[in-house]
Formats: sequence, structure tokens, C-alpha cells
Amino acid sequence: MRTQVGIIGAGPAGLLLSHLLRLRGIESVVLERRSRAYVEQRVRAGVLEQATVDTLVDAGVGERLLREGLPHGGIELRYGGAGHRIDFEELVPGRSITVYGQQEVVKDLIAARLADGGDIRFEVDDVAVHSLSAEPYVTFGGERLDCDVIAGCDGFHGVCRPSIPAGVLTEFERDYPFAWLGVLARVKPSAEELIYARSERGFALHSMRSPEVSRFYLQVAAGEDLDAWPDERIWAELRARLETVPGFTLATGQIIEKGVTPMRSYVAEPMQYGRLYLAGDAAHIVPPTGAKGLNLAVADVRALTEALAGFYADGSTELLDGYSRDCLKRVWRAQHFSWWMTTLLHTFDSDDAYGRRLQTSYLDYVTSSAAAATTLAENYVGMA
Ligand code: RFL
Ligand code: PHB
Repeated sequence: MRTQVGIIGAGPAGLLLSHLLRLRGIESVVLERRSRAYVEQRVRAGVLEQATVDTLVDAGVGERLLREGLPHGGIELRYGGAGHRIDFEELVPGRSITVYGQQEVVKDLIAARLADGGDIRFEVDDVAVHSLSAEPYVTFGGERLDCDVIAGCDGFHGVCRPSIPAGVLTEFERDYPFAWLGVLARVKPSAEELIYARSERGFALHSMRSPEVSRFYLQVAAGEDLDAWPDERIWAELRARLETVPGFTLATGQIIEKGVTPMRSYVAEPMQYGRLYLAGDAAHIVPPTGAKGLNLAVADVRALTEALAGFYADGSTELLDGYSRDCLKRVWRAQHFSWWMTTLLHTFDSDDAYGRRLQTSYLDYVTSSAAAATTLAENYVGMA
């Protein structure tokens, strides 16, 4: 088998890349180790930056997103017994975010790709990439796919990044001493906007998916066992961390899904080796506090599409050669922002009274100074 671009992974990065390449007349095959049902149901991100929405709409896959997505003009920071709104409309006019589940983006992309004859293979076994510096090819389930370029869109635990020879990549990492317990519940959201709550008991986030479905996260210990969190304990803890301002009551309902997500910051440089280009979580991870992971994956894929379009138009490798450098600039801004939001809102060592005071001081600054609030707002909606 032969194609122009062999894409490993049918997450948002791989699927969007395949779709954008198709719009430029470039062929690809997507190889995914999970089933279609599995990738369509995997509950993850929910916040889309303006540029992400624009990319999906311009690519013709934004119809349902525009109909069902929830546009938000701000977020709330809740701490010390009060809520403070960060108003995007006022601070960064014309830029906002849209709440729309990542798995809905994935469903829309799969449907669009299959409708125009796209080749996505689900449940493929033993994917391996070969001959990366010369004439690359992919093997899987006893088959071989030859291609000009391989796009490693296989997430943090994929096979592409580990196939790069030792010594080529420099890795940068931060671990955090906590994880997030994520919960999806059939209940009307208790507020119209997202609430990032810092409390003495740890961080909590109130988010949503639709007028009938809410999404919550709780800071828990790293490596926490899900069995330690029966539904009653989850609701009690969410109440304790969110019902901290007068007049706010948390509505409760049936929990549909729950899971524990580790928190990590990670970057591999460069995002390329020979004919292998990494995009999305395969190259970098951020803790979810800044809502940046999916948006970075989309930005990588936008850049890789332009670079490949240039290459196929006239053989020019200028954009491909600059791909890693250009992406890493944005990646590092998002790394800093995500680390900063995480540091500001979580409980680290409860004995560290000095650290706690620093957090409070910075939260007071962000919620009282237009300059500081604008820093948060422009990073949250996405740097232009
Ligand atoms: P994905 O989505 O991990 O997709 C990779 C795909 O590759 C497949 N794969 C393989 N296929 C073939 N052979 C192999 N050997 C393979 N190994 C892996 C996998 O099955 C999978 O289908 O990576 P991608 O496409 O780069 O997309 C990245 C995003 O998924 C991720 O950054 C976001 O979900 C992060 N994230 C958030 N990002 C945001 O922008 N806003 C948010 O609000 C947000 N919230 C979150 C998040 C991530 C979370 N978790 C669970 C990590 C909230 C959470 C809880
Ligand atoms: C979500 O709705 O899943 C979500 C929202 C904001 C974040 C992370 C996740 O920072």
C-alpha cells in the first residue's frame, strides 16, 4: 500500500490533519489502534479557543459545533469566599471560547472523513514506523504502508516518539503531586460559566457539556484509586469546594462517567526527526488547568498542513524545516500558562503557608488589576 502521508492516531490531531490535507488534495491513511466507538466516547477536553473554532468552521466541519457549542465570554475565579469574573469581552474584545466536547469534535471529523471516502483503519495492531530518515514506511497487522511523510499523532503513549533514536530528542518535564478526578453528570449546570475554585480542600472545576450535562473536576492525590470515590463522596467534596460563596448551590444528578487523569507537563524537542513529524500530545503535554492541550494539537496540525501543502506544491521544504521551531514557540507559551494556572489554583503542601500566601496575593492581583487580568484572558482565549 502507498499513500502520501501516513498518519498514526485518530485523535483530534490525526483526524483533523487527514481532513485538512484532503482539502489541499493530499492523500493520507489514518491508523488507529482503538475502535471507532472507543475514540468517539473518550471524554476529554471541552474548551475550544476561537482559533480552533475558526479552523473547524473554515474546514467545513463546524456545523454542529456552531449549533450546539456554548460560547462563553468569561470565566469565574472563586477563592477566599468570593467569586471574581474574568471578562473576556472587556479584556480581549472579539475573542472568546466555546465549550464543546472533544469527543463531539472527533465524531464530526470521523463522519466528514468517511463521507468523502477517507481511509481510517480502526483497531489496527502492532503499528511500527521504519526508515524515518530515508523512505519511511509503517507496518501494522501484517501489512505495510509506504509514504512520503509520517505524522505521529498517536498521543503521549504512542509509538512514534519512542521510535526516534536515542540522543536526538531533548525532553523537558514537570510532574505534579496531584491528579484530577473528572466527572460527567446528567444535571443542568449550576452556573452559566466555568468556575475555577481554589479552596483549602483542594482545587475544583465546574464545567459543562450541554444545558443538561455538567462536567466537574476535583484535585485528588496522584495515583488515586477510583474506588475511593463513590458518587456520594464526589458530590460532598464538590459541594465543599464550590459552595463557598453566598447564594451558590450545586445541583446534583446522575454520574454518567468518572476517571482519574494524571497531571504532567512535558515537551520533546524537536518535534521532527527525518520524515517523521510529531503533532499534539505525541510531542507535548500540559496539565488541563489552562484548557490548552486540544487547542495546541489543532495549532500543530494547522502548521503541518501548510508545510506539507508547500512541499507538495513545489517541493519546497522551507515550512517543513521550520515546523518544529514555529510550533514550539506556541507550545512553550501554553506550557508556561498551564503551569502557572496549575500553580495558582491547587493545594500543594498544606504546611507551606508561605506558598499559600503567594497564591492569594497573585489571585488578588489578577482579580483587581486590568493588566494582570488581561494576561490571564489573552492566554486563556489563545494568543493570536
Ligand atoms: P490523543 O487524543 O491522545 O489521540 C491519540 C490517538 O492515537 C491513538 N494511538 C495509537 N494508534 C495506533 N497505534 C498506536 N501505537 C497508538 N498509540 C496511540 C490513540 O488511541 C488515540 O486515538 O492525542 P491528540 O490527537 O494529540 O489530541 C490531544 C488531546 O486529546 C489532548 O491534548 C486534550 O484532551 C487535553 N485536554 C484538554 N485540552 C484542551 O484544549 N482543553 C481542555 O479543556 C482539555 N481538558 C484534556 C482535558 C485532557 C484530559 N485528559 C483525560 C488527559 C481534560 C482532561 C481530563
Ligand atoms: C472541560 O470542560 O473538560 C474542561 C474545562 C476547562 C479545563 C479543563 C477541562 O481547564
